Amino acid sequence: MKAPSRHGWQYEEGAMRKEQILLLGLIIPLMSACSSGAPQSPAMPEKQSGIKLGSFIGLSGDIVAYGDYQQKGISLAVKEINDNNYLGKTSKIDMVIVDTGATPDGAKASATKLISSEQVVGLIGPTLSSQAFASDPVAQQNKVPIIAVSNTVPGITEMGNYVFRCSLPESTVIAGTIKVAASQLAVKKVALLWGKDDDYTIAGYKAFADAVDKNGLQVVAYETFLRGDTDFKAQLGRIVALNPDAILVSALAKEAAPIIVQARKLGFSGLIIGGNGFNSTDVIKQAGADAEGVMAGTAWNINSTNPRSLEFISSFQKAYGIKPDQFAAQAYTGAWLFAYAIRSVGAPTTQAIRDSLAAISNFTTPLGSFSFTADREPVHSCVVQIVRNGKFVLYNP
Ligand code: 1QQ
Repeated sequence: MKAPSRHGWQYEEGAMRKEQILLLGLIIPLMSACSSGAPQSPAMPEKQSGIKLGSFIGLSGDIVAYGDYQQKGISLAVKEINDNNYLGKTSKIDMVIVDTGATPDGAKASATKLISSEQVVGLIGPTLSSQAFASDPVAQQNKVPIIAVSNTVPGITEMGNYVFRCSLPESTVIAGTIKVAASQLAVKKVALLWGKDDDYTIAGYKAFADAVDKNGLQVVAYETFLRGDTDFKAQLGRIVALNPDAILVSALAKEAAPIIVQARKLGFSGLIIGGNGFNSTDVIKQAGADAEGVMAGTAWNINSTNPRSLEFISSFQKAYGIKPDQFAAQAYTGAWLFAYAIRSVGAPTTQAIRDSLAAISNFTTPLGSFSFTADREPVHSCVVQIVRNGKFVLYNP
């Protein structure tokens, strides 16, 4: 089969098998119609068979900044997959997208509903790791493959062999960012500020603490906050008084923006370094001019020259009139990973899809050439981005 060149899609043996099966399905009814001598009748419209997948993401509550871009990324991928007959002319992805809100219970209820009522054969989500720890055991117990597209905490894929993620773990990304800060930006003295009540913000703190230790940096302050807090001046005041070279912040978008603004208001002009929580377009928008110089490690940057990424950016802009962010790119990739896996199987059963996902290697995605490890963790490169003139750009020393 010839690859549609505009996607640079890769066609492997499994895809050929799928085609042969489709062809067989066509030949057998044709033969029986001929032998029965049935009268000519107008061509029947081709029967569409929907392959039902479910996405459950935070489209309300304090994580909507992420969920909104995730939904856009997923919907765009599904449209491309179906419009291009990627799974064959008669096989379409039917994606059911539900809002989890921002809680673990909301995620668990959504996964349960998608599996029991909608009978999906694959899941994408949820937005937060703290939600995934509630929902993913449901997917695992029911043996429904699930791809996390934004969970970065350790322990996600350990929930079982049906749990995959295409989001790089925070530990990998932060290790790279702190190395850059220490080796190229002369950062020696840092302060740590993190949310102590969310799995992601805690994991981010641990990743920062570990990287700081490995790079021999001095920590002058440890400060914490809670999700939902809006006033960080007390913690930041103590930090700024100690004059660190950088403040390392593990926060979700809702808290990240006011932290940046309040740190600048208190006169801090040094580096502010965040983790995955900072990679939302919303953080820069909310922090405005104060975001200048904010740094974060990321799985994807808009200035990547990867042709598949450029193509994704252009389609996203055409569809929505705005630029994508990392969360959109990862969610878009998650939907494409399912399509790629499904294309390689005969009957799209949950087990066949799981096994096919596990075998993915060097698939061309906006995140780069993508593979899963034997533990269903993502393999692709990451970069450091910095805000310049109100935009995230690749950090180049
Ligand atoms: C996690 C994260 C968040 C920043 C996703 C929005 O990485 O919860 O794991």
